[in-house]
Amino acid sequence: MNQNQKISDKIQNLKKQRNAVILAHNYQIGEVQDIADFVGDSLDLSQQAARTDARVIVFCGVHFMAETAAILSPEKTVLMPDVNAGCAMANMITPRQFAELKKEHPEAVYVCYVNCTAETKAECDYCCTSANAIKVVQAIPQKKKIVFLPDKYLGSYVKSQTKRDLILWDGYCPTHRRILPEDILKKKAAHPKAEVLVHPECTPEVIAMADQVLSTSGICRHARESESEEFIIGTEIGILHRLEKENPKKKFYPASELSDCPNMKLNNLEKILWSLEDMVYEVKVPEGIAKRAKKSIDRMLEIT
Ligand code: CIZ
Ligand code: SF4
Repeated sequence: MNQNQKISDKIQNLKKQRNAVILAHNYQIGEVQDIADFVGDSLDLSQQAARTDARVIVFCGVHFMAETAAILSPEKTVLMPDVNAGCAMANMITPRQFAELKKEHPEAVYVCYVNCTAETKAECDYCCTSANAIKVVQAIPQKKKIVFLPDKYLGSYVKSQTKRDLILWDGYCPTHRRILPEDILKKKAAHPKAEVLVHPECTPEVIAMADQVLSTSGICRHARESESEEFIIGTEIGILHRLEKENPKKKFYPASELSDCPNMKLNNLEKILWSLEDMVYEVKVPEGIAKRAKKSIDRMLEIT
């Protein structure tokens, strides 16, 4: 029996003892996706966490995702195998900066991309994901001034699609920004028949070159349903594992091998095992913040 198999067996036994489920984001490494009970985007996973009868959720993703699960399931124990897995974009707006922003635009409606801290969500009117951002913005009355944060690239994409005059915060994802227009050109030259699917966290220049602009769940759905046999994928490279597993006859090429999120890569089988053995690291959101953050999430769910 190889080492990974031994660890997997231990994880399966402990999972039963602890009444736990393992959730993994689409960007996690292959071995983590393979041991998970569910693989999906952050909202799918948080909703799975809320639905399951399990008492313990081992959340393999980054901190804001585990927080969202804890907000939607305050009665469950949410564990992160590596507590250092943060999100660079989520950290690009601090509570102090947000307070200043609110002073500048006191009358605005605040829409936050789910990639932000619970504290940021608590200060916003609506949350959104990359799958529903356009719908959420369209549901806000025309005459309202809207501030969108923290992702300026998703914000500018939503702006272009809704023709709404959004005020954008200067945040972005460093991993998606590593994908360059010349990378798409190179990959298209090498694979002229491939469809180009990119995430809206990419820069506007990259988005302009795409056949489809989709969330991670949208990319997985489109890859399954499309007649195309080859795809150039402009998002975090962990998603290729799921795409290849679900579509063994199709070919997937990363737009850039450099679009690798270091935080998403912190989890592995050993850390999942230790997490279940020691019941660490628990993610808790203070009740007051959780209650206000949940309101912005519930408003999004009402729209979508
Ligand atoms: O919400 C998520 O899971 C993220 C970060 C991306 C996406 O498009 O699903
Ligand atoms: Fe954050 Fe970007 Fe990593 Fe996603 S890929 S967790 S947005 S830093």
